[in-house]
Amino acid sequence: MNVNGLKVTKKIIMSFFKAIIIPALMMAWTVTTASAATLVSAEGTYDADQLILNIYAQLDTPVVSQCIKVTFNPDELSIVSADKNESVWYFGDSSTNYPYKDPEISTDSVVILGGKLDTSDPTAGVSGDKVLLGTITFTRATNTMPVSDPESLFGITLSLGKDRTTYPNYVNFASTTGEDLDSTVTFSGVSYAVICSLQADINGDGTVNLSDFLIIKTHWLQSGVTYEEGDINGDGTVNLSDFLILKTEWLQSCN
Ligand SMILES: [Ca+2]
Ligand SMILES: [Ca+2]
Repeated sequence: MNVNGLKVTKKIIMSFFKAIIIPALMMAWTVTTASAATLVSAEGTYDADQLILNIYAQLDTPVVSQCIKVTFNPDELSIVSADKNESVWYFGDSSTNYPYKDPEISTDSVVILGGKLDTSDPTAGVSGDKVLLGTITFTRATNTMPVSDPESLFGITLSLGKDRTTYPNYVNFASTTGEDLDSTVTFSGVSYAVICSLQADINGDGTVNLSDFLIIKTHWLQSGVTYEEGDINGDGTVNLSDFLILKTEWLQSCN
């Protein structure tokens, strides 16, 4: 009886440990680990003509400024536009002594600087798991689709906006309490996805093939038809012009 009771007691203690203590320890570890994280990442979507890059940051500590640098392969990419996310990063009316800087664009890099000082809530700062810092749109020099190795082709890397060796007193990421967070910043690689831009992919499945051809065939020489009915070039009729676009993109795929 006593032995059984001891076993039951041990079992209850182990269950309690597994159910309560271990998750609590794990949660504490997670919170402690994540509390100072500043992770900068980017997502690029591209087609044969362009690449659109969104740069994000995980900001566990509220910050009042951020400054990142995006370096790229100038033989492949040239910049159309670079914009900070102005819905988040702005200075309020009473902060006229702080210039609202535009992105600094050069032939192979862009520096995007953003700050937030809300006059109605000056210590709030910016925080969040995935805060958009800015968006860069590039045109591509070579029209290769799809790209098997976008990482090396585009050559995009992320780093602190101002090099702390050259600018030792410059703080790229500053907390609402004035703390220098630059040493906490880590950078992930850029993830890429293809924007499907095949004109003749009428049914939108990512490939130009027999299914698309059959749509054209069904509506051949009809007028007053839509794109979904095979009017690829949008002139209102399904005819040879549409077929020739299909022929050009035949068996091409976005995936
Ligand atoms: Ca298709
Ligand atoms: Ca047409």
